[in-house]
Amino acid sequence: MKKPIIVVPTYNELDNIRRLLPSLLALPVEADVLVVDDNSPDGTGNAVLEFADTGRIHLLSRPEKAGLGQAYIAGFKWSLEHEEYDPVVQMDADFSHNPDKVPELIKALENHDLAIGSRYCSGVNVVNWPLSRLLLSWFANHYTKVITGLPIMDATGGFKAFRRSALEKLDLDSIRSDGYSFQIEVTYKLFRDGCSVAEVPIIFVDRHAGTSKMTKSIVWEAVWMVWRLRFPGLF
Ligand SMILES: Nc1nc2c(ncn2[C@@H]2O[C@H](COP(=O)(O)OP(=O)(O)O)[C@@H](O)[C@H]2O)c(=O)[nH]1
Ligand SMILES: [Mg+2]
Repeated sequence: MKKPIIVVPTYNELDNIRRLLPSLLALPVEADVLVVDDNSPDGTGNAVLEFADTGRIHLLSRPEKAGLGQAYIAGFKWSLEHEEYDPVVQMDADFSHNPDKVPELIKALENHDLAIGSRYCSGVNVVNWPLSRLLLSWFANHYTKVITGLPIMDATGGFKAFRRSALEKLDLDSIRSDGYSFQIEVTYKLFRDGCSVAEVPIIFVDRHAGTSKMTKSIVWEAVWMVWRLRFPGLF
């Protein structure tokens, strides 16, 4: 019997992870969880280990902060190495992604290879973001759609579920993004390779605890990445 695995990247998410892990354990889908922590100075990794006796929470500890994209790649490789896992879900640790939506994302995989939790497929469902951040995200998604041709309203979000067979198609070592453009790159490559994509409406709520790791360089990386994806020979 295959079991879902939820991959959660963390950097300084102590307060959040202590609350998130119990809510993931309580889900009806009985998933395991892999936290990919970059040696957070606030001790997030140690808090994860406190759940080890459940047998369902795993910690992949990396020596230093090396970016969201690389954390996901490490988490995906770990999940694929363990044959009991299918599907693979990814989500943030800060409750911007509602744990209760995980079963719905998994359900969408009955008919699709990839399911994306989407903030923009039925209006704009973002709560508590400053207008500047919302505009940035909204424009980033329109820009991505125009340049890459991806028929998806929310290509930058990080709440997704993959069939194992879809993830296996990805050449994880060829993925170049470090930051948020990782989300665009993965979805674009799977769509290009013929995977079907479902958008599941979600409400995204800004974090209450901890701080965002979004930086200007992460935004610029995404600005260039979409051109690289569309015209791979040019860069
Ligand atoms: N392991 C790891 N996790 C990261 C890194 N950067 C961000 N994260 C995690 O990725 C998720 C999304 O980051 P967040 O700062 O909330 O981004 P925002 O929601 O766009 O402001 C959170 O769970 C972070 O802790 C990183 O370099 N390494
Ligand atoms: Mg966040």
